[in-house]
Amino acid sequence: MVANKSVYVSISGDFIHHGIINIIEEASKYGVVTVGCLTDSAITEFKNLPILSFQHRKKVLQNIKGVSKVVPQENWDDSITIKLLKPDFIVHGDDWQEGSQSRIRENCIKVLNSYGGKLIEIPYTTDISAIQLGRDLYSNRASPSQRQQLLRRLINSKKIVRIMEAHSPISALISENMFFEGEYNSRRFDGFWSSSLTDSTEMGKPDIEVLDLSHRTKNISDIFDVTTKPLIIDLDTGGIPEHFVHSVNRLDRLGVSAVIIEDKTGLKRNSLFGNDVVQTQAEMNEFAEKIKIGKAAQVSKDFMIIARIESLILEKGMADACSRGRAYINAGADGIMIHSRQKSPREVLEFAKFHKSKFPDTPLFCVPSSYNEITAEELGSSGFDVVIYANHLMRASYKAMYDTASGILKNDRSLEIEDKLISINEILKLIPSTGR
Ligand code: SPV
Ligand code: MG
Repeated sequence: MVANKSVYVSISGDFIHHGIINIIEEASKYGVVTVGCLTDSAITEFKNLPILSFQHRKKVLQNIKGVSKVVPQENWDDSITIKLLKPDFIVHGDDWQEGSQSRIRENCIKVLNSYGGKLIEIPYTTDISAIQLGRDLYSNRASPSQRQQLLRRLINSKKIVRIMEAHSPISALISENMFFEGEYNSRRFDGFWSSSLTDSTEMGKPDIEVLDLSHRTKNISDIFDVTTKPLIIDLDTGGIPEHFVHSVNRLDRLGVSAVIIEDKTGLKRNSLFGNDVVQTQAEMNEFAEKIKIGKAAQVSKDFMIIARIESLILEKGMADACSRGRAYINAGADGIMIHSRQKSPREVLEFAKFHKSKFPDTPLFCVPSSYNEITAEELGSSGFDVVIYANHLMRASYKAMYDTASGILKNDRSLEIEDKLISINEILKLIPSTGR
């Protein structure tokens, strides 16, 4: 080891395998090794949340032979930390020469060149796959308590958490695996929304709290059978407080991460009707009391009860929405969802500004079904923590099924619509079988 030279190695540290030990061994030949341990938010810029918390990963890394110091690496792009630390060397596996990581490699080389640092690349260890290890470990996340905790961790580590509606296991599987990789970042859905509208529509029923909790939880349990991401349930008004207590208990035990209840009373109608139909907002203190009773009933510490404010939907004004937000938070709500059916996000952005100035630590949720021009990223920059795409997969599948059924009748055969369908070959292989 060269005592007066510094070496930097960036590691997430979720799985320590011999490939990582090889890198550290190699790095220590060049000088004193500092490991940059990627924080949860750095990792989620590009990948799923790690299994272990930052503190646990840091502790493991600190105890590896050859590691002198561990510092947090706050960004996925190593070059930002390198610019600050200016190590004599950085050591990295050569697997970043191609693909999306090559841009980060170029950034690092630029920074190293600016002060005379050097990049050492060592051959990637091929007989271990961190990705496969990750998949195996990820399947363990499907246990109720592990899955449940993920939502809070995601909110704490991501600028915006993206939640997609799932009305069936297959619709959930699409979002479980969907991934977009851009030049500078990547995106994925972080969890699921069990929507009262799409669960009811799936059953050919109106969205008026007509499905019972057994039906809703059976659907969620089927979704949980084949996925690992956290789920938020839309529980309409939550029912009377005495019933809500039992619902909280049941959902909490199932491993649901959060329940959202809306401050309406009487016959619940879908919010997107607004005042086009008769809808009654609950009395503020009564609804706050329901939240309080629900919070007292939960067993796990991670379960969240989110209060949904309908003042803007029912045209009761911003002041009413803001005072309800305060009352519900004081009653113990773990987060606030503000709903709107305007084409413009103006009113929800105004609410977000107020909310974040008064309650910066209480997560804020939104459902941009009507104000659909604003991006999740922009909502995140405006104070929202969670964005819910509340009905999109149901709307997509209904249209596709409708067009297919009418196309077959029109042409009296399926030839004409075949190119709009997944092929027989693909559907046979879509769900791999572990049997013979
Ligand atoms: C749902 O998805 O059922 C919701 C959101 O409650 S909304 O339909 O916009 O009211
Ligand atoms: Mg609903």
